[in-house]
Amino acid sequence: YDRTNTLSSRQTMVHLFEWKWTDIANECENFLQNYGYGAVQISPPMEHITINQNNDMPWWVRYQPVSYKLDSRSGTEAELQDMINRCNKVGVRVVVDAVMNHMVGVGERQGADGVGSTANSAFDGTDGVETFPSVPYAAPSFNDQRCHRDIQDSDYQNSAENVRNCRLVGLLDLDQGNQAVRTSLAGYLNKLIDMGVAGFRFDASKHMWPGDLMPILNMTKNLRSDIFGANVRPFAVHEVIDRGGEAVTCGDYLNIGRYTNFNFGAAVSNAAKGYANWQSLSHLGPGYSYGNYEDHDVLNFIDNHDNQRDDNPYVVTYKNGDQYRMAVAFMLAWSYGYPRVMSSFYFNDHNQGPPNNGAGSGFATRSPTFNPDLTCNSDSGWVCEHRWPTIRQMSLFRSVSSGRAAAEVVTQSNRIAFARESAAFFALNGQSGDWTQTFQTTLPPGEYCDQYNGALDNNQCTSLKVSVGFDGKAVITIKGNQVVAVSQASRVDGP
Ligand code: AAO
Repeated sequence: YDRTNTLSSRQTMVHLFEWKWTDIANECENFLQNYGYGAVQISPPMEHITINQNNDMPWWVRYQPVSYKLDSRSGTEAELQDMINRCNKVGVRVVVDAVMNHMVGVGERQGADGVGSTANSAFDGTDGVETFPSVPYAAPSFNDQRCHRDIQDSDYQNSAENVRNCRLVGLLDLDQGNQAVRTSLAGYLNKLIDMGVAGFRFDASKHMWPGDLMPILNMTKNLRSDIFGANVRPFAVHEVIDRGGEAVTCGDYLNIGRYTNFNFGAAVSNAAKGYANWQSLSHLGPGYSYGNYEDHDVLNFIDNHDNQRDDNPYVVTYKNGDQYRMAVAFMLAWSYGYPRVMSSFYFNDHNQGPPNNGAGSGFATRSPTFNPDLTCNSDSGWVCEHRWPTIRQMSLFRSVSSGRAAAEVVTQSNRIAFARESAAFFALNGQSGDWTQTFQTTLPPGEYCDQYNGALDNNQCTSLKVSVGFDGKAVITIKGNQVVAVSQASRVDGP
């Protein structure tokens, strides 16, 4: 389940958090396919609760399933199908955020206190009642006999049983050991597979038993052969937050797909913030520090939709500007794992929902709008980190580097440079003074445009041009706190 199922020339996943299906379809066609993005992680597509909280609808309603009808804040089933078709047609795969651990919060009930559901299914999450007729689930579908309370903070250190059997922040905890529950969940996944998705991000896998996840995964069909070829299994990445010291570990999930490696973003963010030396990242990979497993085990990212909302995030986010740009660029340049780029909307408050048209419209999500330079117009409320000039160029850099190991690694204090064998070269200077040196780029002779502060445009460089000699060497100056990145994707006169 660890194969990404992307085209080999497209190596980066983007999380289009809270985007509508119609907007994602356009994004695949108009942008993603041209910038090396191989897959898009979408917000949960199943029916979920609706609420009005302080005249807004929080983003997290998407994580409270009411049924597996494909009707959500992002759109209808028909719109979802159209988006999957159009993205696949241009070689961009769809990865679904699948919420299998739980249903709604205890006490949530259709019609109570302005709580509704996106496809109008009835449900009653009253403690002990717990009915979801549209699935159907009833009280025995849940884990109450094993644990009838919330997970406590201390459980995370002490009890894998409690982490997996009790309720995560009050969310009614499904019993994946129950055969009928397994059948419902596998049915949901299979419906999406029939529609043409490439795989799943499993929400809260930490809170489900690997021994239950495996049989559910094994009940899934192969992917559509007309899109993916014969006998291809779905991609799976398990959301397991494990930075060490907990009862549930990411190691528990290694043979059922990849896991979300929160240790990667932490390490790169520390360097970007100046708390660690960039030089130390020359060892970032399997065994670098706790939780950094083999290449095929990890999904790497700088920030995600949860930790970007922390009070004082331990990772850098779009709010850190240049530090963030550098962190994401390093992730995409460095040869480790399957990288995921976060694409956000602007927020001040943790709960704030995506840009929307207000209560009168049922808080209908607004579409992004675009500037002439292809970035998103901030007035539309969308950050679109994936469209930032540096990040989109580095996604192209990643694509041409695929399968090439890091080579010719050069380190100095707070500086790191490396090639991706005959495909690309990257140099990061974390000191304040210039760094000038002759580097072995491993690239074929020619002229290459810097992709960090510019691009190849109409066969010319919009910023720095690097000349590589017949010996693969180039003299390059990297200014203080800057990067130079060149690749086969930025070669003047083509490859
Ligand atoms: C909402 C309301 C709640 C209400 C509930 C039910 O906010 O007040 O009780 O409804 O009515 C999202 C929101 C929730 C929201 C929920 C449902 O974040 O606020 O609840 O939708 O609408 C744990 C889980 C992890 C989970 C994370 C948020 O292990 O799976 O909490 N992430 C996913 C999604 C997330 C979603 C859900 C799951 C639920 O990505 O968006 O929730 O579907 C430690 C533990 C982690 C634990 C965190 C937070 O991590 O290790 O397992 O994550 O604490 O409790 C450092 C530390 C590390 C710590 C980490 C936290 O790294 O080293 O130990 O910081 O960032």
